Formats: sequence, structure tokens, C-alpha cells
Amino acid sequence: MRRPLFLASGVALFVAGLVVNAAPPGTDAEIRQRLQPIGSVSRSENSEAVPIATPAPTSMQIEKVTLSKGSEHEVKMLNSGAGGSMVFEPAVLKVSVGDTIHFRATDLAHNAASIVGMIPAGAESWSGEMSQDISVTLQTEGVYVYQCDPHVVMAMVGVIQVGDAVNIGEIEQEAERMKSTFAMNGERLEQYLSAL
Ligand SMILES: [Cu+2]
Repeated sequence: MRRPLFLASGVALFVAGLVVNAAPPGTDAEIRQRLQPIGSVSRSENSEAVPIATPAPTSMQIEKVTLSKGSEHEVKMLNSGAGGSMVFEPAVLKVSVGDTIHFRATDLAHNAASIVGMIPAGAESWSGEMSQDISVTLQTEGVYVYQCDPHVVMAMVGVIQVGDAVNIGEIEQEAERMKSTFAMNGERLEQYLSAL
């Protein structure tokens, strides 16, 4: 029955040896031990190819807008809607050539006006009066971006695609330029356009 005792004392000595090996507190050796890295950080070879802000596939995915039925469509001008404050609702519409859009002054102190350089070439512009309904018939194919004059800095804008998005390249360029003029909701127009 002596063997287990020997083994036990051997373990005790070994543990004691470790404690003895630790440098006295405050000495250079002890500080070096404390500062030793506890692990290493390594970058995988292709880590730089991975974009930093990959959009989450579920929550941020933008639902595509489908062609709105009928030849007449209504857009409300709102202080507050499902898409935030100072919004057109729906903010993104897909319609057919020759369709009519009725902008409704549901809330007051808004208007709807097409933006210079953000409608298809040759298309007719429009500019609604403040707090007034306005109806616009869109005869030229392409993407139209319009705004509420007093709230454009809050990105109170809307997008209508008539037929095919033949001018989407120019619209996206203009939208990029316009982004810097928004004091709030800077991503809104981009999000609207990505819903087309
Ligand atoms: Cu407004």
C-alpha cells in the first residue's frame, strides 16, 4: 500500500515545482510571463475578399415591387406612414405606360413635384401645389423620381417606374448625387430604387 502514497507525493512535488518556477511578482521575468500572449490572431488568406458589411439576407432584404394593377393609382402624402415620417405611400410604384397617378394630400403641407434630371428624357414634368391633390398621367417609359418640396431634405421622395426601367443608370447616378443633400433618411432613395 505504499505505492499510491509515493505517486501522490510525486504529483505534489510536480505541482510545487510549477509554483516555484513562477517568477517573483514585480520582476522583469514575472512581467514578461504576464504579458505573454494567450493566443494568436491569424487572418485567413482570403479575408480581404470578404466585404465588411455584408447585408443580412433576411431582415435587410428589400421586397421587389410588382406591377400595380389597373390604370389609376393612388399615392398618399403623409406625415407618418409605415415607411417612416414624411413619406409618400406607396413610395415605390410600378405602372404601365399611360397610367394615371393620383397624389392625395392626405396630410397637409406636402406636395409632389418631379425632380429635374430624374425623369425619362422627353417626359413631362409636374409640380403640385402645397396641400393639394394632383393627378399625373405618365406617357413616357422609364423611372421617375419626385419629391415633396418642403421635405426633400428629409428624403420625402418617391419612385415610379413606367414600363421598363430604361433610364435606371442615370437615375442611380443622380440618386447618388442627391444622397448628400438628405439630412435624414439618407438611404431611403437607394432602398426605393432597389425595390424596382
Ligand atoms: Cu412633405
